Amino acid sequence: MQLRHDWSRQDVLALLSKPLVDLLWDAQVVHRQANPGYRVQLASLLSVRTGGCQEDCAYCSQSMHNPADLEVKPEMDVEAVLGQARQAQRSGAHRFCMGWAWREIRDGAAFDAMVAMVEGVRAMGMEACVTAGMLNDTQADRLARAGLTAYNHNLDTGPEFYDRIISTRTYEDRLETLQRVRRAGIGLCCGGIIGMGESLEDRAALLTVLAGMDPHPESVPINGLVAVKGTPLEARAPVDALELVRMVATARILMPRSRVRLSAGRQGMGRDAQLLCLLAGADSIFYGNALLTTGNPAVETDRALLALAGVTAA
Ligand code: SAM
Ligand code: DTB
Ligand code: SF4
Repeated sequence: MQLRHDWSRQDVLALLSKPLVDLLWDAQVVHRQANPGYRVQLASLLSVRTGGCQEDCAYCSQSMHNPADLEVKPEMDVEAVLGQARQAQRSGAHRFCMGWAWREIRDGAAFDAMVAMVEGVRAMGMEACVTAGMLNDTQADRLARAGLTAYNHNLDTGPEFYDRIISTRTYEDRLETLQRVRRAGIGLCCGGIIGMGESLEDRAALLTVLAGMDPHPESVPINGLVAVKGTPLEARAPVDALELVRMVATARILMPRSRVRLSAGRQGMGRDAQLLCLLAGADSIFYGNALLTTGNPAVETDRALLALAGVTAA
């Protein structure tokens, strides 16, 4: 299958706006070819450092600029994190993702602990992913040597809408970090959020930037906004699940070999819409009872969903 990196915004907007039956058909043709077994990767998420973040992301419960009601949680130590990783592995997770509510990584004890966590997760035979804000080249190299599979750093939305959501950093800052991660040889996990008040053009712009990367990000998380009380986006209406289906299908067509992860927002979706996302080419989900600070479907519910769909967890 020929991979393309030259999609124009018009191409992408045309895909996103196709009649749903046609879009689903196109996405399935690509997906069946790229992932014939409908294998779905299970990624578990753990918040190692929660809250108090200096950035002002309007969607985020963990920003110090947002008076959200957060459960105060001390930063977790290496043993506690690896204990959770073992438990995630026992419930069937393939990837263990760890989050830090930081603007950027700073050298010191907390970063040394992060490196030890990555080594520990890799030693268990699971994939390891970290999301912790910006980083420098030396830090990226150290994480690469520890065996880090992927670094998650989302672009969140299109460049024109970005400063309506975040003012403490720029789109360019985000792109620079992504380049550092790539240069160090770590896989990229990069996606976005819908339901923040952006237009279809903004969604197309985000997908165009992602699809223009060469290579494409290895994983592309598609999040539906979880409207958290106390954040500027608390009153946003829940995103229509079929909009997530469209984003997943379009991402699948643009980036045939990437993992498209149906991420935050599944708790508000029915089984039927999630099934449509699997059909449309979602081949990964967050798996486990919690995301970072909000809930996720129970492990048993997700097992039942995958069995119902007849797809393989792998
Ligand atoms: N501080 C780091 C950063 O921003 O890269 C890592 C953690 S941050 C919580 C990871 C990603 O989660 C964000 O980039 C955003 O895309 C997503 N996210 C955060 N809060 C969300 C929410 N309420 N609804 C949907 N997605 C959210
Ligand atoms: C991603 O794209 N989604 C995850 C992960 N990467 C780090 C985070 C979702 C967070 C949802 C809101 C919360 O639980 O705080
Ligand atoms: Fe901080 Fe990340 Fe939340 Fe933004 S999304 S406030 S950078 S934790």
